Amino acid sequence: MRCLNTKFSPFFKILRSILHVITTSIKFFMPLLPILRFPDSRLKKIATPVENIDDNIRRLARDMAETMYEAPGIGLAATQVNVHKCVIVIDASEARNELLVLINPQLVECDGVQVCEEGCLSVPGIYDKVERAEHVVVRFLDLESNEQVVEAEGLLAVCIQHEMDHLQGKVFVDHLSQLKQTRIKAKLAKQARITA
Ligand code: K1U
Ligand code: ZN
Repeated sequence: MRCLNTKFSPFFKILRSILHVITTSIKFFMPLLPILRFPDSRLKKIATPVENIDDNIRRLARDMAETMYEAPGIGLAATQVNVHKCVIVIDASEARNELLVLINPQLVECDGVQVCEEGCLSVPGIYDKVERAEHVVVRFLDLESNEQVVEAEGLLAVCIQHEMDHLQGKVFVDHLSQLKQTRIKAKLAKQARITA
């Protein structure tokens, strides 16, 4: 008896090659935005509000979301991709299928305290505890210019505050002691020398 796999294997090999070419091409054309690294001074810039939510802003949000998912991260602020506009993308869901795009976000309520270990795509390999509000209410515009309000706690609340800090030119290490900041800069400089 001839094995079905053997009989069809040339066909499947060709099919696999075609699929490989297609997925490689998709990845190649998928715009991944370069992420600024701490202590780049452009991370200190204060973002300006978006005045008109047009196709350029929609494209920026889409590219930022792709960059965040690919990194992978649970959030990304426009500041990190050197665009100084008030745009944030977040997906803190376990299934990675709850994308939030926040344009011109404003905290309207924050209360309680939580301490959470944070990381940052602009500070690779560094994690430390930061104190944040436990519960926040944030008002923002969505991609259709509709006003939205989201109430969050736990990790989502932490992520919203972390990303809103980026829009104000602040990185999570700015919440740490001067000694820790000096050590982190030295560690990142060493990493950069090794990878150069
Ligand atoms: O702003 C950023 O650089 C994104 C950052 C957001 C963040 C992480 C942790 C606490 C507060 C804010 C990251 O996403 S770092 C990567 C990360 O934490 C992560 C990546 C994949 C799955 C789960 C977490
Ligand atoms: Zn960050």
